Amino acid sequence: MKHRQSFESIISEINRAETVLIYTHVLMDGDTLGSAVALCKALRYMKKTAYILIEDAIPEYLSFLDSNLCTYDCNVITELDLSIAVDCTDIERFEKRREKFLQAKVKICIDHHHTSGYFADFNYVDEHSASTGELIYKLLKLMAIPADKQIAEALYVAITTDTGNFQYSNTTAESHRTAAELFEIGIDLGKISVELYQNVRPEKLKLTGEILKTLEMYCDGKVALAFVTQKVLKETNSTIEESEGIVETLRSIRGVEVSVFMKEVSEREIKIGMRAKSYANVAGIMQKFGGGGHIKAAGCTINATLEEAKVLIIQEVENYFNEWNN
Ligand SMILES: [Mn+2]
Repeated sequence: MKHRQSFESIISEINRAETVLIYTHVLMDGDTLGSAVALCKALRYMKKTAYILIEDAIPEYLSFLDSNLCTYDCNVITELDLSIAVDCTDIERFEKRREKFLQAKVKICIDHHHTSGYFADFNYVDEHSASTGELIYKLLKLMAIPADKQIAEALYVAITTDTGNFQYSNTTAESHRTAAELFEIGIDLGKISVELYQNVRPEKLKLTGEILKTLEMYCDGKVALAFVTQKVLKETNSTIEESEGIVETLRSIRGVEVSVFMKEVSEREIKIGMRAKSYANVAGIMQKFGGGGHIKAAGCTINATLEEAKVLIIQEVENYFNEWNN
């Protein structure tokens, strides 16, 4: 049964442990790494042996957060008391480290996804929180661990990235309150803003330009669609990950309610991301293709050619708006 454990029980497990590994999810984002860095530093203040165990590379724009906290080495700790997963909905989110996670005497999960699987011994899941970073901040406060500059910056990164820099509808008063307290501790906002938001590879910008050339509008301008092909990735010398964020750019067009971005992963594997602006439920649309997600942000994979997948998606979106109008 899904039942959120209290921070008190989690704190007593942390106090008892001497060795701790923290787990981020794959395709690391600012929230998972920021939360992990803050927690790891706090645990080291408590004189514990603590590391962040990772399996994929730290994205360039987040690399400033780490300072000898992250390791790929599963054997960095052999007698493991505690495993803590942050921002992970499921154990599959850190597949290669699963065995190590399970080796610990006690397993904890701190997360904010409503789809969280409650896979640990102690699960603190608050789906109303905009970021896991806010939950870590609350935890550190309860443990009476003063946040230093590095902890404050890591948590600020977690919050600003998961709220789309305080734009997304998940943003709460608590997000702003936490950010304000982190400000008071002292963060270098200029540095963080440059690292996160003014740090684009020219190749990525060229890729964005090529992708925007594919822009098509449907449903009287309520739907914007664009796609990326393997060919264009090669031509612009960029990676598929660098097309991240385009679906939000498409949503930003005036009058657009639903944005669709299609990625040609391979010839017959098309990944689709969809966003809604105000009222549409894109999770519902994506469910028809076996996908899912949140009401305003969802996705699916279609095994067909790009052209075939496009026809299917446009049809479904048109149906959705026709039903909406009736
Ligand atoms: Mn998150």
